Amino acid sequence: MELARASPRGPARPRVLIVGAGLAGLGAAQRLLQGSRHFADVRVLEASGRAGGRIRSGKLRNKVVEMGAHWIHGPCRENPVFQLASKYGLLDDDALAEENQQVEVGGHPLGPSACYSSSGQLLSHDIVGSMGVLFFTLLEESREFLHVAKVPVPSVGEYLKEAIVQRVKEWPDDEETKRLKLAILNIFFKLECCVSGTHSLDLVALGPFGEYTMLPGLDCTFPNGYEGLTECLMASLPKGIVLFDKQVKTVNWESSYLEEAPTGRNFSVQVECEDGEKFLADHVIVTVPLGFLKEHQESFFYPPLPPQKMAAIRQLGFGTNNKIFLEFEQPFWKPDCQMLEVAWEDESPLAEPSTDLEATWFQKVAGFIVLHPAERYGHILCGFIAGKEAEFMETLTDAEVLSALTQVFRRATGNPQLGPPKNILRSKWHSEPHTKGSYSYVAIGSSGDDIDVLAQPLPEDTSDSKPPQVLFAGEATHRTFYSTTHGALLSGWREANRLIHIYNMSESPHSAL
Ligand code: 6YU
Repeated sequence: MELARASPRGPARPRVLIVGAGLAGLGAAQRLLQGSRHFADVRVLEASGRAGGRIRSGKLRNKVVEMGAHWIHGPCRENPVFQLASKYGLLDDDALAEENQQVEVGGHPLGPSACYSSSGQLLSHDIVGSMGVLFFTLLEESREFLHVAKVPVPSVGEYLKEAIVQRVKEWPDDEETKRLKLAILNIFFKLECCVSGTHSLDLVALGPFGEYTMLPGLDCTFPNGYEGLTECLMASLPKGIVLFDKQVKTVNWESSYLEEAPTGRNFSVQVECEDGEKFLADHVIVTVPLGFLKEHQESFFYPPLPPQKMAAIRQLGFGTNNKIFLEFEQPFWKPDCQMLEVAWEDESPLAEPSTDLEATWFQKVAGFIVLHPAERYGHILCGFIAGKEAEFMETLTDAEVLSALTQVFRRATGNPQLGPPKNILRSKWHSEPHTKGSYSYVAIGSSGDDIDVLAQPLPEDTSDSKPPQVLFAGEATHRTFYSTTHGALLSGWREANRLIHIYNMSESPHSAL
């Protein structure tokens, strides 16, 4: 194999370690190995026993369900996850249809839904629809403060609530109807908490909210599981380059480590694993989730991260969104129904939420999606729950969750005989030691600049032409697509391209180096 010349910016055959085998890590590995002849010495260290990270397909008996990422958000030409999934033949005809890719919907509009009140009434589509229109109109407005010098209030939640207070004054309804409308509006607050992966919209910063970018295309799923994508990526990599059960404990950088080998040379990075094994590298791409970094940033890097990066890790938000899959013998919903919701009549977005998690955690379930088609899934509902209640739910047993949700369905449908689900499967993302939550958001007190600071490679000072030693990828490092799989993949490609560019530049005859 032809080796590249050594250059002032790096060795002839740079050694790269990637920490984490999620989409960012696997994407970076594939890009380095296939995108440049300089990179043949690449290894991925993965803490768990599997690849995919927050892409994880599970089985509810014999049905494939998604414990993590669910949809390709904005499946269109610009979406690299959609492109890869199409290339690997993982999508069905509907998802691939040209019309689907052009739809500008800003998400996945669900078809018919059934919304119940907590006193057992099926609510009219008119009242639920009108509250949906109001909520999403205000939410759209809250994206318009991106380049505004002074925001009226710090958070999306406060903005929405202030606007709702004004609207309520104009409602001609009696007090009871007003209360019901507010209870319905609260469902949309909970749904948006799931979308943003936060406990409360009061924690989501208003100014940067509009920076998250939605791609066109009708959100689609993987008929045989999202994990097919990581399997294809794994199959495209040389065997044995991903090492499992290798939890990295410390990334030592800014040093010089002599390799103990006959042809040993010096490396500036040494990665130490929990099992004591040490790996030397010229460059390490860290793709661990922000939740993991929040918990371990003090000990994970030596020398410690610069203060600005530490602050970005502290300030950016990382919350929990969990899923609860429930399989029923028989559906109690109509065949075309896509979503079930409950409006809790004692709740309002304008009132303080209950802090008695044990008594009310299940009221935070934002809604239950009906998995379609029934021929594939049978009768499965997928409940979404975010925030502290989602974290509390993780501490309960399956039987406790199943019993609480059975009571919810009985109360909402007004049918005390309604049969309980026959199976349950749920995610516990907050308890996952290598993730510690679901995904990132821009929290009050932070901004998109913090995302860029997090993504900045180290050392910061490149004045003496030092190549980057520690690079950062992962969904939380993508300024406009954070919290998504395409954000994760693009971030991995970004860091791989950064290294490729440096090595390509250094051998270019026109290089200024
Ligand atoms: C999407 C979707 N989706 C639901 C739920 C979750 C997520 N996402 P990884 O964590 O994958 O990999 C890191 C690896 O590092 C991992 O394997 C670790 O084990 C390993 N590691 C950690 N520590 C280590 C150590 N010390 N040593 C070695 N290894 C270590 N995205 O596109 N569509 O439907 C959903 C959803 C329940 C949990 C999602 C969705 C998020 C993606 O799953 C996630 O971003 C990527 O998989 C992350 O890949 P990665 O490689 O970065 O990390 C305005 C505004 C609003 C903003 N939000 C709107 C978007 C809505 C987001 N979507 C929502 C919803 C669902 C349902």
